[in-house]
Amino acid sequence: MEHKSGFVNIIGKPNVGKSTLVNALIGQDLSVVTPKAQTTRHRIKAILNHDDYQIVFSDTPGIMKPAYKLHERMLDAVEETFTDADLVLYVTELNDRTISDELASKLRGLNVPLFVLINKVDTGDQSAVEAAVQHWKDLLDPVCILPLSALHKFQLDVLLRYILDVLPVAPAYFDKDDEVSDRSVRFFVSEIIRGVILQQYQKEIPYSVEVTVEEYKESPEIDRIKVLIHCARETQKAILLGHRGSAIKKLGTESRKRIEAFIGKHAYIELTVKVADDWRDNDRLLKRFGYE
Ligand SMILES: Nc1nc2c(ncn2[C@@H]2O[C@H](COP(=O)(O)OP(=O)(O)OP(=O)(O)O)[C@@H](O)[C@H]2O)c(=O)[nH]1
Ligand SMILES: [Mg+2]
Repeated sequence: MEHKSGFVNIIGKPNVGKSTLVNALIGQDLSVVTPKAQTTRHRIKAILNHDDYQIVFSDTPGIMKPAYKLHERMLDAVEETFTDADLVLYVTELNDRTISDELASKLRGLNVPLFVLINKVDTGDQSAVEAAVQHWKDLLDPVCILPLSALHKFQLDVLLRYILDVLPVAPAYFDKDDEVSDRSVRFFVSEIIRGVILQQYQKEIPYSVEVTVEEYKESPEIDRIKVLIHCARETQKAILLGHRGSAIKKLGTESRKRIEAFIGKHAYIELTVKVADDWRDNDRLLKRFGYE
């Protein structure tokens, strides 16, 4: 068999299960998944290696109406993925049939193949699935429509086969031995902490917070990591810390557990909360936080 390689870019609205799908396909929890919308903020490449192929998946932020400059940067990251793909996977969820005219016409106008994936089929019955398939077929006319469940790993083997059918014959783009992502350990550490924040705090807090790793000292036994948690206002800092620091302590404990599982050794994590006034609309800070 000839070797196939290519870039498969995954787009869709917030919360439809894009990151769940990427993680399930590569068999590793790289991308943060939570029940809250707008979990993913950056484009993340996740690489699936096999003797006969290499697929470079890109997980992306959900497409929504921007309320802050932060969202505009997130959408820029989605925009890139329309143009540098060999294949685009548009992910929807079974019970949502809405799409903006602008996005629909962009998807119809792609010059690479488009698959529409109807995720979360476990949430409805056969007739709902059939109706959704017909709807997306009429609207977007993709080369393939596949109902599946990322959470229950249902139909993912079929998806993989269809992807390989359309990928070009090409050598691997990334070293197969040691690369599963284009992102650094530091990036994943900050994402893991943001994931715990999304779970542990309510309302606007997770959306007002950015996490940066300021120092990462590796040693064979233990990694020592200094982390800044940036929030948009003074009142949020108090909530992040909690009564006598109880909330931040809980955040630290849970983050450490997950980071240790990720790096495969002990970790010492120092969390500091800092107010970065309205960082979501501050070009300089957005740049520092990696939104180019
Ligand atoms: N019932 C069901 N839930 C699912 C399925 N796939 C994902 N989910 C859930 O949907 C929620 C959102 O999943 P994510 O993978 O974070 O969604 P996303 O599209 O990456 O979201 P953003 O990063 O915010 O754009 C989580 O609670 C998942 O567990 C599925 O097949 N069935
Ligand atoms: Mg996501």
